[in-house]
Amino acid sequence: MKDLKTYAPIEWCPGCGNFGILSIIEEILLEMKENGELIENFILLSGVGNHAKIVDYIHVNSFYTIHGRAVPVAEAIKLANPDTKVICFVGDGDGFAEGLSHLIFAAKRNADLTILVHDNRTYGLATGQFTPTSQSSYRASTMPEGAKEVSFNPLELMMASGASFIARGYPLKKEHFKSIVLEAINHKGFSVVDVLQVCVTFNNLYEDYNNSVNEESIKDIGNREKALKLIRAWNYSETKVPIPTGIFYQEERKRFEEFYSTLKEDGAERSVILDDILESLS
Ligand SMILES: Cc1ncc(C[n+]2csc(CCOP(=O)(O)OP(=O)(O)O)c2C)c(N)n1
Ligand code: SF4
Repeated sequence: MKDLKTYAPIEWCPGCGNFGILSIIEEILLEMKENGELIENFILLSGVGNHAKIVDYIHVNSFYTIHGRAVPVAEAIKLANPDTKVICFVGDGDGFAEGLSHLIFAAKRNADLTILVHDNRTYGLATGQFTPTSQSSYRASTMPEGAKEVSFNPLELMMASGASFIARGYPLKKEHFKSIVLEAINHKGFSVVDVLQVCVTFNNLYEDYNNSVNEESIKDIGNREKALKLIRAWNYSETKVPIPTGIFYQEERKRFEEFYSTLKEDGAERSVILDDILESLS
């Protein structure tokens, strides 16, 4: 575990939900390393926000992009290096507002990325503005009288966009959350996990989630209708209603990178695009 730590001082507020995500990712990386995965094959990306600092705290190849842009950079990295495991940490402001179109098109292409959305339902680093998933009772600095618009359901949008793995998790349900993240990383294709990450300072929803989150163990996860029913069971505007968590949907579909790669003799994937670029430079 020591090898995965960095010298960067952790700057999150005490009690921030980001700590739970960090510790699960460290555990998963460590276990994968012990099982023979090369840690240098992992690439972590982030946008901008409090969530984004996570890449500073894990001693693994990483790329700190700009607000909303982790996904297109990740797509390029994966395309050029098909054998890597690429994980994006995005915020709800970052991924569901500023960078939303990237998320939609990466899902449509089935780019082989894992997207963990630190969905604290506020702009944390920018000190508490309204986001697309804020609850309607939220009094944000930009909406002091409460919401004037409805929240959208990001997972319904991901389903409509063609995501091949769709899940929601709550880090305080630790084992359940860990199993979801592990499956998302191992999924071959576009996986998105909406993580109920609590911002204790600007939108403290711990009490609500502790009373409302249900751990679903879903069978038949290739069934779109069943998945949509679960996804629509909570609309993000409401509080104090049951919130399903779990893997709602998973399917196998040709990945974006497969259109641009061939297999090497040792079975590893080779990027045709990168080869073309290298050839043109030689
Ligand atoms: C292109 C761009 N637009 C806006 C900002 C200002 N900005 C910095 S952080 C932030 C919001 C962060 O909220 P979120 O993405 O939800 O992440 P959190 O801090 O909650 O983890 C904004 C709007 C920026 N840095 N860059
Ligand atoms: S402001 Fe919120 S999201 Fe940011 S570190 Fe503090 S608790 Fe976490």
